[in-house]
Amino acid sequence: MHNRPCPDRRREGARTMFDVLLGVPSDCSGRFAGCQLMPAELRAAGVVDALGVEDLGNLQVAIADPRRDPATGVIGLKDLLNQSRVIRDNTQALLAEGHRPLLVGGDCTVLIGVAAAMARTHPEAGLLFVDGHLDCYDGTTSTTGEGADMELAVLLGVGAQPLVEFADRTPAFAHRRVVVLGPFDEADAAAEGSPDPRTFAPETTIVPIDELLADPGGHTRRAVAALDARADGFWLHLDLDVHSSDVMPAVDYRDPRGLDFDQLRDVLAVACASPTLVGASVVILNPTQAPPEDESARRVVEMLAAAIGR
Ligand SMILES: [Mn+2]
Repeated sequence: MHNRPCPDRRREGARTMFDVLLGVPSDCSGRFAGCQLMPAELRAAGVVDALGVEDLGNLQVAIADPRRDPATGVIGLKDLLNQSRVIRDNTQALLAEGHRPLLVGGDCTVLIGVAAAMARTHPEAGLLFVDGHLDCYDGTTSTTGEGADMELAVLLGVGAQPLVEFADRTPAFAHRRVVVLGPFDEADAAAEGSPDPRTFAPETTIVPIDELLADPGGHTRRAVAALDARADGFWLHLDLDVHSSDVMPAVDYRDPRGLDFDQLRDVLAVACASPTLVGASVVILNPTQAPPEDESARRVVEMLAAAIGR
């Protein structure tokens, strides 16, 4: 791997997988609807000790404007751009220092800042995007206006121009260097007029949930092999709503069509075992959407620890 100036940290990272944890309490509803609580939830569930990481605390980010920007249709656009700058600059610094960071969101909008950082420090890298949704709406077709409906399209060069142009280059990730695992909403998104990545980004690999369920580890091995062939390193992004809401109800948009904890652990174990993994983001745990006795946070921490072999 190039651009890893600190070999000692890299060795340490190989032993502990992720060496630093950075909380990113984003919630793109503009209403602080719950995902901003995720870093605190995972810390309370013991994530720092379970993963053996250094806790760098939280970034100061907030989308505090619930109105849709009149020009783009994106909620809190100015705040989202400011959030993306903070995430980009901090992630860029960690990557340049040779860390392998784990960012704990928050929601999928964290990727806009991450992608801009990766474009600077790992310009040939790819993205392994594990999500229950395609997240390829634009500001017009998204019924909510939330940036977390849109970020994958944005990274592939489609959508609200201020977001698309946020990275130093467009698209932020070359289409062939992106692999998508787990979407269950392709038909729904198409019916609602969402831009279709199979059309605008045909070189991007998409493995829908029905295929992924048949062989989670095998599909992930093929995904990592494809990224290793096409890219130099990759970022792993995990939206926990790829879980079936039957096993993890603490998400913003419940859907039973996803993975169980063991299946997702198998996906993550393969991705995290790859020496070409640059860093990861894990997002969408909304404790306000689950009953008080819900144990989603504890189960997520256990799954992450198992995935990295601790
Ligand atoms: Mn998502």
